[in-house]
Amino acid sequence: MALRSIIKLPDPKLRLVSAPLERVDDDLRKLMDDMAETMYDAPGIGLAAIQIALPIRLVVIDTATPEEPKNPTFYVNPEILWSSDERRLHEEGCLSIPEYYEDVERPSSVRVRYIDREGKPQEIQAEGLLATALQHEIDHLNGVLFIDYLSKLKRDRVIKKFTKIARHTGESPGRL
Ligand code: K1U
Ligand code: ZN
Repeated sequence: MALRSIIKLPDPKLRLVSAPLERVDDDLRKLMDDMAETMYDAPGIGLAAIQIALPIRLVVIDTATPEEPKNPTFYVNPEILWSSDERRLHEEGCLSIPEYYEDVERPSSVRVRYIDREGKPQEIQAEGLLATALQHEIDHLNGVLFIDYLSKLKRDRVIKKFTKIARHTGESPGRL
């Protein structure tokens, strides 16, 4: 297993639409393990492959509390089939926008179809934090960030702040 670098705002790769995966094989399972290790190290409750600069439709999520055993779940090509009208508010963060948190309102429950770590098709009905995390991560696969749900004023402010940080740390976002 290996830790991967997490790309940060304003890296333009974060706006890419990731490509579907054709198969689940041992190489992909190795990447899944690297993603889980990177997520736990950050620490976070989710990670999309594009956050380690890979534009493929792969996500890991673990909403277990520190008292519970680790339970990473991998979602290949996840798709939201249904979202509830009922909504829930959650203070979201993003490993690509470190130490910035804002309330975001999203459907409180979603039905998601995906391929699991063994390559088997699955469907789940998720509620609460898992529903929020799934929507946040599936947004990443479509180049959408949680700051896109904030006012233009807040979004522009955070982009400006992270652009300035990237200039000072020499972390150039690179080219597509
Ligand atoms: O995708 C990401 O950037 C990861 C992100 C996922 C997420 C957080 C909150 C709501 C929806 C999705 C994070 O994990 S941010 C860090 C975080 O939430 C956390 C870190 C340590 C303990 C508990 C939570
Ligand atoms: Zn994120």
